[in-house]
Amino acid sequence: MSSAVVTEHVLAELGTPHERITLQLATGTRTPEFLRINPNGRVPTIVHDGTAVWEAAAITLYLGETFGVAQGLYPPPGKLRGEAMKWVVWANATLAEAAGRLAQSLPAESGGAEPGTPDWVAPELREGRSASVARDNVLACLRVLDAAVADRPFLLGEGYSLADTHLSTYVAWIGLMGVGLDGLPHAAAWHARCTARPAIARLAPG
Ligand SMILES: N[C@@H](CCC(=O)N[C@@H](CS)C(=O)NCC(=O)O)C(=O)O
Repeated sequence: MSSAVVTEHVLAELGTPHERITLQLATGTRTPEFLRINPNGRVPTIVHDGTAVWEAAAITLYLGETFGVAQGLYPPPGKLRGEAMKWVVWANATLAEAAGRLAQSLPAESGGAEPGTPDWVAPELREGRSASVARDNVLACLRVLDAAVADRPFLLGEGYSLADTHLSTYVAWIGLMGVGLDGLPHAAAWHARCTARPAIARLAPG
């Protein structure tokens, strides 16, 4: 589970043909070849027609505009487009920001880092108040989500969109860190609808 899964899910929904290159975190992301494409040394990164796009939110917005509108998976410019952008950017700038702080407070075996990779945060920085603040911040976000889908099956209304794909992938990651959707029935039902999508269910481990 890395941020690249978000893009993997978006591409699965779109069915857009692509070549998928898997990198080992912390080594494959540091090669000169990769750093030329993404100087941040991070995944996800896509290259489309010679142009590199990095940042998971930017990639979802780009793929949505480029391939999603024709398929009804991303709104054309207008108000619904604004709503889609709101949720995608919020997923990264607000929810994943808090979830990242939570991840830094957890040891690797609790979802704080990829299994098998070294812990990326010194033990003395883990736990303590920062963990509980991060957890509270994540829960506040999940309550926002719960309210948003209380009267609609998907974020933008009746129709599923790539905003749902994007956000639900982060919610799944947060679940792996032990912050689930208990007591948030609307968000839980929404998440179940998102993960039941055939393109996403096919990618589920096991
Ligand atoms: N804000 C970036 C974060 C990307 C990111 O942190 N990716 C991590 C994996 S989850 C990474 O590539 N780490 C590479 C490394 O640490 O070597 C995004 O949303 O795309």
